[in-house]
Amino acid sequence: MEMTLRWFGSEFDTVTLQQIRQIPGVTGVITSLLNKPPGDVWTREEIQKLKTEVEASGLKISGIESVNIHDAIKVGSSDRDGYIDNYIETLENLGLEDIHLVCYNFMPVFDWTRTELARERADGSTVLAYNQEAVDALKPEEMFDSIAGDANGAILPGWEPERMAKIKDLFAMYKEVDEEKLFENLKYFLERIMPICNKYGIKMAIHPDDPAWSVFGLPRIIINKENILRMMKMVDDPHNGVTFCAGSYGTNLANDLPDMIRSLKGRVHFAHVRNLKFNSPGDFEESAHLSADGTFDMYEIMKALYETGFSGPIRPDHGRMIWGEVAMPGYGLYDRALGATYLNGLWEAIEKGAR
Ligand code: DNO
Repeated sequence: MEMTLRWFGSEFDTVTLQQIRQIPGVTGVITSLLNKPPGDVWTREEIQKLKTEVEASGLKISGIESVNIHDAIKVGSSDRDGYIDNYIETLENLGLEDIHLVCYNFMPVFDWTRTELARERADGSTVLAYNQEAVDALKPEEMFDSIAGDANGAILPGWEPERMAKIKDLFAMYKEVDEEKLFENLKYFLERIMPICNKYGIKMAIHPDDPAWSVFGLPRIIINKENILRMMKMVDDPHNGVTFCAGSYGTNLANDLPDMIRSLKGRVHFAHVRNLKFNSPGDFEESAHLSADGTFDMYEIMKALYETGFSGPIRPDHGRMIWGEVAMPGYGLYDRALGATYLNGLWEAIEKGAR
């Protein structure tokens, strides 16, 4: 495996490449052209510029998170082919620039969803949190305003204001789309992009829906073992793979995370590893990475990755806000650096123990 950190680009991130470079064992970043609207082509020049900047710091681009999918593709509207053509062009440009991992999601309307961006914990740290009752009390269009307040000035990925301004139109677009239709549209998209992925060795890594159930009545399909295995079989090509996000699949306590990793052997191209602390099945907060601070056994998760021969990038995921840092919620430097170090420690112990 390769230890990485997500980096949003110098224009948007409070964390610098130089800081990331000083975290022991972190050799690459997972990055993106954050201001590119879904559907636009990423040009070679833009990708080159990003790559040059990252490489000048001594790091490499280990993958892209995300090249977002235009809603026309998810809904399957008549103009989807043009957007898929653009996506293919972006993939080709990434391939030509020697980038071989793309994380994306197929979530309707909302990307990840939280109800609090800064829930205070007993030690004074703050974390992202989710409470189902709070969601049930909201209209979808209130969701964005209810959480936007405490983002520390950052634009949260997936919650871009231009997009959220159109939320009612977005809901209308998905009116006729149920889970089966979403599977069908995902299949159509994957079948069209697989030839270019094969040509350039690009691994597509779908991110699960977070939380792993339907919100506001929208269909959500990348939520459990059954559905993800269905997707792997539906387009049975090794380039059709998974971002195994422990924190997202883990929102549903019925998901057995190590078992899911084992059943996805060979198809996990990217891993997000973090922990959650549950107060009840519908109320959880993002804890420190350490097993003892949350609900998941991080050792078992890392062991399953190790034993299935996982060789892709891994990144600590959302961290707590600690030590007075002001940053994008979940994406500060300090707690993610602690997370990377802890995960590296687990990996070293598992690896040496296996000899
Ligand atoms: C949130 C992230 C998601 C993720 C996308 C992948 O912090 O985990 O926004 O990057 O769903 O496409």
